[in-house]
Parts: sequence; C-alpha cells; structure tokens
Amino acid sequence: DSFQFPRDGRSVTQCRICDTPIKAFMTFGRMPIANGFLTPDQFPQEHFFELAPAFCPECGMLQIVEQPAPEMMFHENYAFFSGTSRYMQMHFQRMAEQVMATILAGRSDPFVVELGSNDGIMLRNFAAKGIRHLGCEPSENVAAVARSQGVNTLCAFFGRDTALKIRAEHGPADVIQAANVMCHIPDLQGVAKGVEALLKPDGVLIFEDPYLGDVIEKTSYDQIYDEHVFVFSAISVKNAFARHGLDLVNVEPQVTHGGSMRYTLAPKGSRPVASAVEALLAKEVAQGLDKAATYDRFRANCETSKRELVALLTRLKGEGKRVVGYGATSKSTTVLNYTGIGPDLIEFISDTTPIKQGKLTPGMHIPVKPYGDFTARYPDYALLFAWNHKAEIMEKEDAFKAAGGQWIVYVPSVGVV
Ligand code: JHZ
Repeated sequence: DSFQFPRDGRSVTQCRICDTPIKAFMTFGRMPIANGFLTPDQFPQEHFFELAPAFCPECGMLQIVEQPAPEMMFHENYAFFSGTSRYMQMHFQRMAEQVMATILAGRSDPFVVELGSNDGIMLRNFAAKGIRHLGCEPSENVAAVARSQGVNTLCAFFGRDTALKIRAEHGPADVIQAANVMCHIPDLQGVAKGVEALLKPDGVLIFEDPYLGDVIEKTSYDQIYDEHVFVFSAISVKNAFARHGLDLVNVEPQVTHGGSMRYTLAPKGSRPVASAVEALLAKEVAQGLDKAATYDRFRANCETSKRELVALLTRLKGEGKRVVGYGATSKSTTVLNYTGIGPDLIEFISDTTPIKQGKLTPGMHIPVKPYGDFTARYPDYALLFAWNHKAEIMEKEDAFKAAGGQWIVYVPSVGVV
C-alpha cells in the first residue's frame, strides 16, 4: 500500500457518486494546498496530504481519494483571480452572450445564478445587460472584487440550504451556471439537490470543467490537484446527475484550460438530447475512458513525463542556463511536488497576480515574483506552467523569443519550443 500519510478524515474508500469501492491507481505523493502560496513563517504549519487519483469502474468517475477540507482551499485569501487572463474574459463574455441569445431569449425577467463566481468574470456580462443575477462564491476576497464591479454576490458554499435561501429571496432560477467549479465540489449530490430546489422546471444547468479525455490524451496530469476532486467525462457526468433527475442534453468541447467540456443538463424529459451527447459517449468508450487499463497507461505516461522534465532541467542547470517559471498556477503545484523540482532548478516563477507575488510556491518553496522581474532580465528558458494560456502568452512574448529565450513545455510531452 502506497499510502504513507495521515488522513484528515476526508478520504474515501468508496466512490463519492455511487458508493462502489475504489482504489487509487497511482500516487503523486505528498502534496500541499495547490493555491497555498506562503511566507517562510508559515512553513511549520504547511498542510500536506496524499494526492492519489482513483477511477470508479461502476460510474466512471475519476476522483482523488483524499481532498483537504474546503475551508483550507477556499477562504478570504484565495489566490486565484479568474480575471487574470484576457482570453478567459472573452471566453466568458461569449458564453454569457450565448446563454442570453438561446435559453434566456423571450423570457421575462429571467434570473441567472452562478456557482463559484470568483471575481465576477462571467456574471458582469449579465449585470451589464441589467439581467437579474446572483453569484454564490465561498472565497470572500474574490467575492468582494465581484461586488465592487456591480455583480451581486453571496459569500457561501452552494448546497440545498443555500439554494432554498436564494429561492426564497429571489425566486427560482432560469439558468444555473458554473465554470471550473463543479469539479471542485466533493458533495456533488448536495449540489444536485440544490439545483433541484432552485431551478425552474424549464431551466438548465450549464457547467464546464477540464475534460478527462484531454487529460488522458495529453498526459496533463497537472489538472489533478486538491481543488479538482473530480475530472469529468460525459459518461461520469451523465451517470452522476441522472441520479438526481437531470438529463445530460448537450456537450460542447472548449479549448479553455487545456481542453474543457461544457455540459448542459435539464430536468428529466424537459428537453431533447442533442446528437453530440451520444457521439461523445461513443468516443469516450473508443478512447477507453471507461476502462481501468487506460489509467494504468496514464500512470506510466506521468512517470515518463516526470523523468524527462527532471532530466531536461538538470541538464540545463549543468550547462549554467537560467530557467524561470511562467505562471504560478495551481497545476504547477502538482508538477513541482510530484517531480521534486525546486528552487535549485527554477530560479523563480513570474506571475501577474499581486497576492501570489513575494510569496513562495506551496511545498517546493520557489519564489514567486512580479512579471517585471521576468522582463527586466530574460532567462535562457521559461518553463510554461500556464500552458493552457499558451496562445495568449505567445502573442505577447515576442520580445523574449527575440532576445533568444526559449520555452520549455511538458504538455503533451516534455520539450523545448
Ligand atoms: P490558470 C485555477 O487553476 C484554479 P490555475 C481553479 N481550481 C481552476 O479550476 C482554474 O483556475 C480555472 C498567471 N498568468 O488560469 C495568472 C500570468 O502570470 O492556468 C495565474 O496565476 N501571465 C479555480 O491556477 C496563472 O498564471 C499571463 O499572461 O492552474 C494562470 O493560472 C497569464 C495569462 C496568466 O489556472
């Protein structure tokens, strides 16, 4: 048994969705809180848990065995602000426009609720059109930013109680949305019950998250960290929500976050099921997402990726090259702690988020510095931890290339580009 770390009581031996016994197919080892950027005086209190994914052979849900308590991850010092990417701002604007043009079209005084609304990056588009909306966001600091921009925000975790409270105050919702949030919530059943309580009979639930098919295809194992308790597929989403009277009625692939899927669900029988749903379910079976052997291959691919990244950085260090990280992402916490790459191999990580700057990365304690430190003295190599924002970043980093700088990537494989 590879589990050598104390549990905090939130680990499971049964699938969180269907109670089937599950067992981790690999371990990424000792892991800190992915967004737990810290100062040296906090080192003694740093929390670690074992990051180990498991696959449920019954309902197909990929999940981590142990997840730290939600309050350890989402609080008044939450470090991730959605608005840090300009492309993501455009993505959510388009998503909001699509919802307004389709589901909300012709409805009088519709009401939109978003779970995990962060700094209001999505809801501000509804607010700007005077549409009734409410964000439900447990991290007070990001919620405050949303409010300051005119986005109505309730600081709370979402479940049946919160849903009933919202309904009593605002009435039922036409649309409930969530982007990069649903896969964070261990009590998916509780969310489904909340949705049941809040949604109109002709309403829809729309959410998107990093997609398991992409994670497997690209060995993007860094999508697995404390906040991501689940990595969804159409198979697992369909099964999980069918238990709560919701049909999966549409699926739309997204390029965001390294490959995501947008799922639309509706009360049973209330809407036709798009042909894309059957097509994706068949594709997932062809890709083997429903088979345990697929995850054994994934583990082997992770081990190769780890070996190659450590070898590359070790070689560059031997050659006296300067290597700096680009984007102190949540994902990088898994990469750094799994590979054991620390400040000896990476001088610092550049990040535009003020709350992360001047701190050290969780676990491996690499300094995080403002973007200006990157441009002031370009390194020989920049390791692209924010690889999901590659298009946006490449567009603005011509000068780094022109100065002879090179990019190190590790998804879909380790290399220099
Ligand atoms: P980014 C977070 O994951 C956490 P992360 C969360 N669990 C989740 O699911 C996704 O978001 C949605 C910086 N940056 O988006 C900003 C630059 O410095 O990959 C961010 O700190 N320069 C909720 O943390 C980080 O990189 C830039 O030009 O993995 C990107 O983080 C850009 C574009 C970003 O999410």
